[in-house]
Amino acid sequence: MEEVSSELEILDQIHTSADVKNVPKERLPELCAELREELIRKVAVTGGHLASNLGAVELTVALHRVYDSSRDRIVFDVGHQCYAHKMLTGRRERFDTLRRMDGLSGFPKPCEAADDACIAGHASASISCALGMARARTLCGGDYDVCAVIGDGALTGGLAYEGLANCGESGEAIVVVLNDNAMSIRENVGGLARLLSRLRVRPGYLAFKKAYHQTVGRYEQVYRILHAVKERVKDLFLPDNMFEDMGFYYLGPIDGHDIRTLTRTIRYARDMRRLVLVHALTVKGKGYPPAEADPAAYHGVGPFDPETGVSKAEKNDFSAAFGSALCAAAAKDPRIAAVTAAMTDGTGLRGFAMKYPERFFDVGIAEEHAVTMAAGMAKQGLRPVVAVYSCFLQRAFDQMLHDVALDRLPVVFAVDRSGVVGADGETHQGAFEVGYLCSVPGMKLWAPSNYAELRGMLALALAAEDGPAALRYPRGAQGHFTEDTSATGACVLREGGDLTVVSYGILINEALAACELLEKAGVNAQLIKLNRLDAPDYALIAASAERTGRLLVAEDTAERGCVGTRILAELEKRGVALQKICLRNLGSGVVPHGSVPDLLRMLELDSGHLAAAGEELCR
Ligand SMILES: Cc1ncc(C[n+]2csc(CCOP(=O)(O)OP(=O)(O)O)c2C)c(N)n1
Repeated sequence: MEEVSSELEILDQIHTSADVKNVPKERLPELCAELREELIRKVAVTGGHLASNLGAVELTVALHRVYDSSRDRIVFDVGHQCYAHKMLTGRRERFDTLRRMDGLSGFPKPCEAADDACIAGHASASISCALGMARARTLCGGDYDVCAVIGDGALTGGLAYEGLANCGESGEAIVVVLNDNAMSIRENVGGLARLLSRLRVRPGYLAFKKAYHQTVGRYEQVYRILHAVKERVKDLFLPDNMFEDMGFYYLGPIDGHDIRTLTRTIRYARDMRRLVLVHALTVKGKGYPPAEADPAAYHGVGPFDPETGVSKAEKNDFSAAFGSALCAAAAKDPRIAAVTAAMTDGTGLRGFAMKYPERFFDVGIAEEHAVTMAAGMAKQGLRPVVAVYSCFLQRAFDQMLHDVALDRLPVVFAVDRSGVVGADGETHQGAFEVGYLCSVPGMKLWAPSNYAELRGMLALALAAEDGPAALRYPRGAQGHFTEDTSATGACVLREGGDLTVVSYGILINEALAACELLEKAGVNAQLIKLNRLDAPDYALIAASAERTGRLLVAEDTAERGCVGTRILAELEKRGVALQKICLRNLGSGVVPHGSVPDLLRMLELDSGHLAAAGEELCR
């Protein structure tokens, strides 16, 4: 591990939240500059969420000036902006391991440090979680403060409003800091974005409000009368403030890069001992010109050259293949529309959005809404394609069931980031979609192994007008297997009589390599590739398994809900007697962060381990 450089004079002295409080006030801007320098240097090597972290530096320092994260609860929404927090709480030395296997997680993780209030990774949950913590404080007689930190992007998610509404009537003292940079991953969308932009134009109001509260608030009778007058005047001259309507005391907007104002305001909010929302305006990517100029490109980055900002990663992946396949389909069918929940770039839809703006819908971080809206579109004759990451579609399971499947509506789900996603880790692994999609009545599920198959299977999914259909494909690029077998539900890729191997999707590359290794070891495996997962070709598998008596199923999905257990049940039903069985999958635990090859090795899903399993079955 690299030694911590010691030229960052102030940062070198900080190991705990308490240390941040010992930095002389006038040196805080220097501390922020050092944090930025360190963030850029480290993330340039490891990759990660750069722009969001650069924008939250002063905010994070201010939070640590006010709160003690070892006991107070600072709940970061999504959690992708927690890098400075980690650097300030004893984990700076480990930053070279960020997002690597056994290294630091890119998201808050209580098992790394008590300073991380809870696991995070999916948006819009912080307010609910903070309220739960505040309720626990009340019921258990705890003595700590609770603060949620949420971005304007995360505030487009419905869960955030459920939290806000319930907070309003809770009577709990919670500070919600709204980190408003007018950006989700890209420009924020929707009515909330408009509301926030109206609130941004009232900067003088905060100073007036604080002074007013401090002076007039002392004389209760006068306060009550003046308060009523003030509210009337405010209603006349200031834009509506949803937060106040929901029971929050609203403080802001303030400059989210002015460390002194931030610290003072958050401290003031904490000391009010009630529900307070602090509205801080920040700049995404602050302090690094390439990220400030193009914050969306630096939201999540691979390794890059810190001098020029130029990315070292190439963009040739399943998402891009999906984007161009959908554009091609849309050129032929005017009913096709694309829906995304704040993931235009991630799902490869930028080209579609530019080419067909009237048929492109970014709904914000609102997966449930995206799916139900798509149901409405399908009902009225459109062919909506919802492009979404596997882990985020988890949120919309009921919408798939209730709003789409019950009425057999032809909504297509393009499920990106299925299987092992790598560095983003446990919150982002696509471990469950095979199980949850196959349990939706009438859902057809295809698993393309390469770009050509993705194109072919997308066409099949769009042609399936009698109900929902989905494609699950991984993060990243295709492998060696580029043959297009999409016209079949399943096919045999290798003949052999010793062992039956079944696999699908990107993992077919490992399975093929494993079969080659097995051949060298004198074992001839028949490799069956599944293309349809909702209705696997059981007859093909049964015929093979009957001959070989040995079955190895390799899948990049969680054990519960995997295809392998369904195959075993079906073979049992058909009376196929197996001598030996091995089901390899993501198991029933949590898949941590790490590179995809490292994780596949750990899970024994790489070619070497699969070949060893095959040999073992044939012993
Ligand atoms: C449920 C869910 N959907 C999508 C995402 C992907 N995602 C991660 S961060 C982000 C944007 C968050 O914007 P904001 O809260 O404003 O934070 P910023 O990065 O702008 O600081 C999105 C869409 C997610 N984490 N969770």
